[in-house]
Amino acid sequence: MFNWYTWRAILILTGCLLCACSSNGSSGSTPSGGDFAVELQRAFANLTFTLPVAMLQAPGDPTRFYVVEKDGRVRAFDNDPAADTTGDFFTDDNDLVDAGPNEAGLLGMAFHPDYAGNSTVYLSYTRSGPVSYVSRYIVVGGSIDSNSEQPVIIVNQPYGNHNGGQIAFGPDGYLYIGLGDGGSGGDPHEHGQNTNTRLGAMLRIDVNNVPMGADYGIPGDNPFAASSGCADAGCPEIYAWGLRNPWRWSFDRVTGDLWLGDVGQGNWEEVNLVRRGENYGWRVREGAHCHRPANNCETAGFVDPRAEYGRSEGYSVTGGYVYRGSAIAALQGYYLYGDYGSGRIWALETGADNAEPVLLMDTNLNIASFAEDQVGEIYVLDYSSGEIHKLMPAP
Ligand SMILES: [Ca+2]
Repeated sequence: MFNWYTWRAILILTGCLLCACSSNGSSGSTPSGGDFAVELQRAFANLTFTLPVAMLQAPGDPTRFYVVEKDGRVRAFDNDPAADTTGDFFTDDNDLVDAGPNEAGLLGMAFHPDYAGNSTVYLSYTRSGPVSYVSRYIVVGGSIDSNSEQPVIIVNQPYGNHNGGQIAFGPDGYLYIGLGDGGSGGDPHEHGQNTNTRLGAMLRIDVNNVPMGADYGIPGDNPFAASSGCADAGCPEIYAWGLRNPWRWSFDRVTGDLWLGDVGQGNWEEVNLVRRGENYGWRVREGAHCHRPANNCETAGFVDPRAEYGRSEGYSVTGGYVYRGSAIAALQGYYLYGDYGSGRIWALETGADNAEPVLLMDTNLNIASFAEDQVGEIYVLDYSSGEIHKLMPAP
């Protein structure tokens, strides 16, 4: 989310959305017909959150949910439709999180795969500067101990926007970190195509096998694993590059594929299937089109998106999940994603190379993020109202 052009529109849209939701109390979604009879229903109707940007469950524990709030908090609550209280799983009591005016703040969280054994959690946030931090914390007595913070990776941001910010462990056990191009507009420093910077890239690091004196290990098959550092033959942390602002992305729990929404500049929002060592084109390409130069740009070596859409359909893509739940059989294996601005939600068949996205519904939500529970059902986080909605079969 958070296109460079977005914020002018948000100032206008947010007020209207809040009015609409408070006046009728409905889920604010429009059921859609077609091949996929689905709708959004308000979930955890007694709970609202402040600028929610992520929701997840701890490995092996279906009894709780955790919602990341951009201002620097994580709220925990019972997986009970009637839940009416939240606890502070993390509170920004050390004031390190700089939520800033727009795209800064607490942006992501990941439980260590062995969380049950090591009580370890990772947070992704920005400090003033801005500077992107991914830090390791220990959970004590049911909440994250701020004093246990151990910075793992620190990346300076030249501008306040395009911080990426999501982190997640892949099926390979490595920690993936999505970083935007550094911000401003049009990638003025060409970070997307520069593999000597960690900006504009998906990073992958090993937090379990850490060499002496290092903060993390480098997976042996990272594209620049043999490089001695970013200034050498490329940043050893890079897994894939050519990304503008990989705000939200996820792993297909069946295939392990990494599906990602890359927020566009002025024209095209894209969905990418991200693979190791591949270049997704920014800023030479925006979607499957030339960006710089605007015509006759280089095309060799760039991987085009699996789906894209233009400004008539939205302006800031929010990547979701490949549906692997059981409630909506027809959606099995489809990648769900949406647009922060237009509220539309699409489904893309992942088993076919040239599948056309299907418009599932057109909502009035500001879709900051999707979430997936332990049984594969899908939730939508509305940034403006702070409400959580669940994707359900239409009656
Ligand atoms: Ca691209």
